[in-house]
Amino acid sequence: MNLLQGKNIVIMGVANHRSIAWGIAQSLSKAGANLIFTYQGERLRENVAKLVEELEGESLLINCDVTKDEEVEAAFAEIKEKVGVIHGLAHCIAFAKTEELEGEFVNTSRDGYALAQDISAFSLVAVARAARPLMSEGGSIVTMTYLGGERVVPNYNVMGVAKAALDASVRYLASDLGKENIRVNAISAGPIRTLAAKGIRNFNSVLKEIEERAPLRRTIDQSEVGDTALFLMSHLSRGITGEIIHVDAGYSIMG
Ligand code: 0WD
Repeated sequence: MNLLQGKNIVIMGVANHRSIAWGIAQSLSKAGANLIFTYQGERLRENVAKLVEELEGESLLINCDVTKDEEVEAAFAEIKEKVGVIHGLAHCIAFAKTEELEGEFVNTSRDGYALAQDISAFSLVAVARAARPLMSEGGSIVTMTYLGGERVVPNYNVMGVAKAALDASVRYLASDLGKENIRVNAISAGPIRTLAAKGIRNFNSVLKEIEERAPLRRTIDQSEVGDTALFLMSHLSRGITGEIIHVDAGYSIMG
């Protein structure tokens, strides 16, 4: 099924082969999309370049640290120059200081709070603004969120508050951009062992709890998030915007 044949889609946030962004890239690539990857700084370029060799066709690789306005602007200017129109964007970026992902949330520092908000929530606003003029044929923006933004998940702390801001940003962006047929949605993934997840204390016990209590009695993987992103990027989801879809083996319905 070549649902995304001829579509140009930007993927932000591949760090290594475990990254959710890489799971998304594989699903979209199989569906025929032309992918453009952005990576955070030169330290990650080689990783991304190696991974991308596994995909069919040529992919563009562009540097973009989302904390820098000039890099966001330059990245989308380059994308415009090289591909012209884009049809989708997957935002798979988050960051918080490791020391703030344990203990009590009440101890969050001012700069740690601001940093988590900047990279994990504001960056969606910045990239949506930069992508908007390139989505002249309509588009789909998909970001990654987590249950810790809806309710208290031990140790998720400052990142939970950033995800709450991200979830609200999805709704406000969907409202602004809908008139241009640009849809904005989030996937709320169940916990997956990635580099970002390594920073969260007691992550193993979080996974174990999912295996015991989620309706499907198992955790989920990157490919399941990838296939949901494929749906959200395709015309099959054309009536959906401002939504948060849980891909979590049903865990979020459990009391
Ligand atoms: O259980 C999980 N792994 C879940 C992750 C459950 C639910 C949601 N998510 C979310 C994360 O919060 C994040 O938004 O999925 C998204 C992707 O996370 P991931 O795939 O779990 O983690 P990872 O492979 O580490 O990718 C996150 C990447 C960074 O990696 P590192 O680990 O090097 O910080 O976000 C990128 C970077 O590539 N990133 C940035 N990109 C551009 N500019 C920046 C930045 N300033 N900071 C981090």
